[in-house]
Amino acid sequence: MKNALITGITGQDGAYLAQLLLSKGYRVFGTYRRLSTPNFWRLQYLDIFDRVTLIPADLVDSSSMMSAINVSAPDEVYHLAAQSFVGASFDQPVGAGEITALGVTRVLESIREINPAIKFYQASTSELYGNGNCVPQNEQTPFHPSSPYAAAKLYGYWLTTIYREGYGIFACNGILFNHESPLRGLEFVTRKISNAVAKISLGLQDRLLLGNLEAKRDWGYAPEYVECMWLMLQQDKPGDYVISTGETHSVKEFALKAFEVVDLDWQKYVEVDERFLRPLDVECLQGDSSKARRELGWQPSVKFDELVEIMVREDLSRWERCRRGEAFPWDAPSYPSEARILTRSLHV
Ligand code: NAP
Ligand code: F7E
Repeated sequence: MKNALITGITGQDGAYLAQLLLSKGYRVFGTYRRLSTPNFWRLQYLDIFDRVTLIPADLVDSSSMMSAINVSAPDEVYHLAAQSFVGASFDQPVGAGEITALGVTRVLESIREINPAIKFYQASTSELYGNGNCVPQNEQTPFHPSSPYAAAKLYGYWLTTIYREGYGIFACNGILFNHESPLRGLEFVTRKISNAVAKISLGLQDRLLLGNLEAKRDWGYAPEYVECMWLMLQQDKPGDYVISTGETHSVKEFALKAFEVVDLDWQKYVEVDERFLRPLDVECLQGDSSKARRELGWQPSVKFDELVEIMVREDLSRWERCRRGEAFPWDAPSYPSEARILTRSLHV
């Protein structure tokens, strides 16, 4: 039986990946941070909370990452933990460097010292491309990061390459384009929309405030994307892979489609609020994942319309069950309206 360590097991991808690895017979370990309120709802939602072993560790604390690797004795490390919200990286740019960039070095150094035979997956991102031309981006497209988050991820991308080339570690970058699901955090635009649409259709909310409606993204379905992480580490040689659907759609299209699912006209409810505009935004991302299709034998089956429908229907069902008094693990009831959060970019 193989051991896998997932940093960031409490996040969207961490939970789905844990579920996948358990189904493949792995012993799954995951790191979590001590928070004043525990955040295990995704693992509970997937009904795997009791099947994974949790290890307290924080990316800013090298010793905790080192002992996470020591006690789990992993064959494979999936490094997913990061401050992953691009908007927040403009509010906490130093944290982006500490956590999202230097965190990678802390994990890689631990692997190098403890057991360089451990295979390593780095959660790289389409944000590395930033504002280039809107052509399908692949492994050869130059990077042009456009946020503190993306700059931190660029550092992580190169550290992964350096440890592969310099120390012979089996280290892979998954350059994943946006991937979403009902387990997506509520601050990301897709889930913000699906949750608002569900509430509006049930009379629990009356409008939806958004920022840049013209931004275009290549949105896929998260449970399908975590499979690529595993596939990369099963190849004969380590490499870097773009993972995407190949389609691109605007935020406006996502909103239109989401309101359509509940037979409502998006224009009656959506307002643009400049507090949700970023100092710098990536205008268009569209991936070319031919290499992954060729070498990993992977291709996505859930495309845009189905993704929107899955997310809206799940949020609708949660709110309907909530109104009937059903209690279940779920994030939305305690999430504050973003318009009431005061940040550097969301100032009142
Ligand atoms: P997510 O839901 O935000 O999960 C992030 C995870 O990182 C959480 O478990 C979080 O713990 C943990 N974390 C944050 N700061 C930490 C710290 N200082 N020490 C230890 N753990 C910390 O993100 P995701 O969507 O699953 O994404 C997974 C990874 O893929 C991230 O690295 C992200 O940047 C990258 N990525 C995501 C996408 C996407 O579209 N989803 C695309 C490309 C790349 P808490 O639960 O305690 O906050
Ligand atoms: O924004 C625009 C926003 O925050 C998408 C992370 O997983 O994917 C994610 O990063 C677009 C941007 O995701 C609102 O300006 C408009 O253009 O959902 P998002 P992201 O920034 O693309 C990449 C691949 C990652 O690696 C990241 O970890 O939507 N937008 N109005 C809005 N965005 C938000 N959040 N909220 C709005 O109201």
